[in-house]
Amino acid sequence: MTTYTHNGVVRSVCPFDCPDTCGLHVTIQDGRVTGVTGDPDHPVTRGAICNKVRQLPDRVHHPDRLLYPMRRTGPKGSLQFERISWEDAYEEITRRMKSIMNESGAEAILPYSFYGNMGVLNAEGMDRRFFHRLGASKLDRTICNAAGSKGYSYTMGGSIGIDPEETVHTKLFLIWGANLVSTNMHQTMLATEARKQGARIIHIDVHRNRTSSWADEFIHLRPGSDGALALGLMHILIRDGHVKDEFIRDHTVGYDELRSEAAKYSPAVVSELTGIPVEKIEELAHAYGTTTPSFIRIGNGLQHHDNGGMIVRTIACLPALTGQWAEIGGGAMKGNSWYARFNNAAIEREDLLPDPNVRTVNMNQLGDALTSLEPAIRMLFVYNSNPAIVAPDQQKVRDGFMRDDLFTVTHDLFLTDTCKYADIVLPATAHLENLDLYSSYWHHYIQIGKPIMPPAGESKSNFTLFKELALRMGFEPELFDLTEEDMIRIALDSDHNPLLKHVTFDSLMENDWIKAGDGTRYPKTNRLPTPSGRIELYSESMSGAGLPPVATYTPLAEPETYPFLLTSGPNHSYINSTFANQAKLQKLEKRPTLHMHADDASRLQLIDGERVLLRNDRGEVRLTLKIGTDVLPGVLVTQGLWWDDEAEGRSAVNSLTPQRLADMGGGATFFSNRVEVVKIPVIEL
Ligand SMILES: Nc1nc2c(c(=O)[nH]1)N[C@H]1C(S)=C(S)[C@@H](COP(=O)(O)OP(=O)(O)OC[C@H]3O[C@@H](n4cnc5c(=O)[nH]c(N)nc54)[C@H](O)[C@@H]3O)O[C@H]1N2
Ligand SMILES: Nc1nc2c(c(=O)[nH]1)N[C@H]1C(S)=C(S)[C@@H](COP(=O)(O)OP(=O)(O)OC[C@H]3O[C@@H](n4cnc5c(=O)[nH]c(N)nc54)[C@H](O)[C@@H]3O)O[C@H]1N2
Ligand code: SF4
Ligand SMILES: [Mo]
Repeated sequence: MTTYTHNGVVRSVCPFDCPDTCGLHVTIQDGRVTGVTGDPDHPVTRGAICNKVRQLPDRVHHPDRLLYPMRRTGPKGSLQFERISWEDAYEEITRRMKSIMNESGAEAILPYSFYGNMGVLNAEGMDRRFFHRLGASKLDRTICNAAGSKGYSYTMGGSIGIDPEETVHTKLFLIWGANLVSTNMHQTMLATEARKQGARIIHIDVHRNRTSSWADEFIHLRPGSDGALALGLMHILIRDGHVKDEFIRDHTVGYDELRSEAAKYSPAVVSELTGIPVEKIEELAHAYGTTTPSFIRIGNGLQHHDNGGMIVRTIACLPALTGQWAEIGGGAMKGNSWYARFNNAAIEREDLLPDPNVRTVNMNQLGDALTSLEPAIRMLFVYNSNPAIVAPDQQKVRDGFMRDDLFTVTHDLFLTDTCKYADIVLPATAHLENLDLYSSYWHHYIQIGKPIMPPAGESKSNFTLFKELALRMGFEPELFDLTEEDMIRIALDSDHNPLLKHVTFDSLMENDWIKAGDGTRYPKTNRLPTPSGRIELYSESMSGAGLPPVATYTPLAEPETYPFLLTSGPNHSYINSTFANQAKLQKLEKRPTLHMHADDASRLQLIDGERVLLRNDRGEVRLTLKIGTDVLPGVLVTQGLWWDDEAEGRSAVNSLTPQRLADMGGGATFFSNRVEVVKIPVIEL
C-alpha cells in the first residue's frame, strides 16, 4: 500500500522533456502541492530549477485537469463530450480494436507518442509492449533529434559526449545552435562557474536571444550554413598547424580525406556561405585552435533543417582535430543518452510483434499518414504528445483527425488541441502520482520518482492504462500483469550495460539518484561504438547509406521559393506545448512574436508591434512583429508552441512547417521553412 505525504517536503524528479532532469523538492500542505524547488543536494541541480517547474503546483492542481474518461457526443472538434466510466471506455476501445484487427489487421492501428513524460515506464515501457503484442504499425519517433543524433553517431558511434560536470574546467565554450539559457539552464550554471576561472563563452546562432546576451560573444550566421563554418574552422586549424597529429593518428580514421575536403573552405568561401565576416572566422578558429580545454555544446535547433544530420556530423569532427577529447573539460556533446542505456529491448519486447515487418510510420509525416496512407490507419492512440500543435503541416494533421472513419483515443492531463478531435479522451496522472525511473539525456544521474500523492480524480498513468488494456484484450498475464517495480528491475538489468552495474531498484529507492559509470572517463575515443572503434572523419557506413562519407557542407534543400526562412524554436516559459495553458507563464510570454530584420520591415513597410500574416502553400499564421537586428535579413524567428486561440484568431506555427524529412534519421525540418509575410488589411484587423 502506498502511503502519501500529507504535509512535508519530499524528493521527486522533473519528468519533462528537458536535458537537465532535475532533482526536485516538493512541498505538500494538507495533501496539496504548494511549492517546488531544486534539490540542493542533487549534484547537478544544486538547488536551482527553472521558473516553469516552480509553477508545477498550478499544473498539478489546475482546474482544467482531466479527471474522468469522456466520449465524444458531437461532431469532431466540437468539444462535445460526455463523462463515461473506465469500464465503458475500456469496453469501447477493446471492441473497436478487435473489430479493426478483424477487418483490416492490427496494422490499421497507430500509436502516437513522444516524451511529454520522460519516465521510462510511462514513455517507453508498458505502452510499447502493448502495441508490439497487438501488432500495430510502428511509430518512428523522429520529431526531436533524429537527424542530429544520426549525424553525431556517424562520427562518434552514439549519443556520447563528455560528462557535463567536467565543463567547470573548460576554458572555451562554443554554444552552437543551442538556446541554453532557456533549454538547458544547468549547463549555463556550469559554464558560469568556468567563466569565473577565465573561460570564454561564444554563442553561434541565427537568432540573437537570451543565450547570446549571457554569452561573451555572439556569432550570427545564416540558417543551415553551420557545416560550412565548421569546415572553415578546420581549414584554418590545418593551415595554421593547430591540429594534434598524434591524437588524429591514434583515435581517428579518414583524416586525409577530411583535410582535402576542408581545403575547399577558405575563409572567403565560408564568409560568403555563412554571412560571417572573414576576420570573425579567423578569430574564432584561432581561439579554438589555441585554447585548451574547449567544449562544443551542439544544440537541437541547428539540426531541424534539411541538412541537419550533416551539420552535426561535421561539427562533431572538430574536437578530434584539436585532440580535445583527451582533455578534462574538452570535447563535445550533442546528447548523452548512451551512458544510462536501460534494457529497453526487455521492457519494450519488440520480439512480440506478430509480423516483424509490420510497417513503420514516421511521426513527422502524421499528416500524410492520416490522409493518404494505404491501407488506411483506422485507429490512432495518442499519449505523451500533442500532435495537433507540435507536428508539422498541421492542417494535413487536422484534416486526418477529422476523418469520420478514424477512431481516435487520447490520453493526457488536459483537453489539448489534439483531444478536441478524439472519440475517447482518457485522464492521465501527473508524475507525482506514480512511480517511475528517469535518466537524463545530458547528465549521468539515474533517479527514481516515487508517488507522493494519489491520482487526481480517476486519472491513470500510461503504465496502468496499457497494462489494464492488455489484460482486457486477453493478452498473457505473465507479460502484462507486472508492477512498476517489476519493470524497473528489468530495465536496470546490468548485463546489458556495464555502466549500470551498481544501479539497482533497491539502491535507487534508498538514494534517489545514482551516477551511471564505472570510474572510467568516457568517451574512450579508440573504443567507440563506430565500425572502426575510432572517431570516423570518413565513414564507410555513410557511403553505404548513399551519403557523402567525409564530413562536408550540404546547402539547404530549399525546394520552395518564398522569400523568408522561418525558424520556430521553443520559448523560455513553455516546454514544447506543455505549460502553454498556464496563465502565469502565458503572461510572461505575452504573445507569439515574429522577429524580423529592420531592412526587411522597411522594404515591406511594416512597423514594430504590427500584426502580420505569414503564409505558404500549407497554411497561414498571424504574429506580432518585433523589428530589429536580432535576425539577419531574409530570416524570421518566432518562439513557442502556443495552443490555438480562436478568439485571437491564432493558429499554431506548425500550420506552416513542412513534412519533408531531413538528410538523416528521418528527422524533422521544422526550421527549413519558407514563408512570405503580408500586411493585414485594416478592415481585417
Ligand atoms: N524552455 C524550454 N526548454 C526546453 C524546451 C522548451 O520547449 N522550452 N524543449 C526541450 C526540448 S524537447 C528540446 S529538443 C531542447 C531544444 O533546445 P535547444 O537544443 O536549445 O534547441 P532549440 O531551442 O530548438 O534551438 C536552439 C537554437 O538553434 C538556433 N538555430 C536555428 N537554426 C539554426 C541554424 O541553422 N544554425 C544555428 N547555429 N542555430 C540555429 C535557434 O535560433 C535557437 O536559438 O530543449 C528542451 N528544453
Ligand atoms: N515548429 C516547431 N515544432 C516543434 C518543435 C520546434 O522547435 N518547432 N520542437 C519539436 C520537438 S524538439 C519536440 S521534442 C516535440 C515535442 O512534442 P510533444 O512531445 O508532443 O510535446 P508537448 O507539446 O509537450 O506535449 C506533450 C503532451 O503530453 C502530455 N503528458 C505529460 N505527461 C503525460 C503522461 O504521463 N501521460 C500522458 N498520456 N500524457 C502526458 C502533456 O500534457 C502534453 O499535452 O515538438 C516538436 N515540434
Ligand atoms: S524543466 Fe528542465 S530546468 Fe526546469 S526543472 Fe525540469 S529539468 Fe530542471
Ligand atoms: Mo525535443
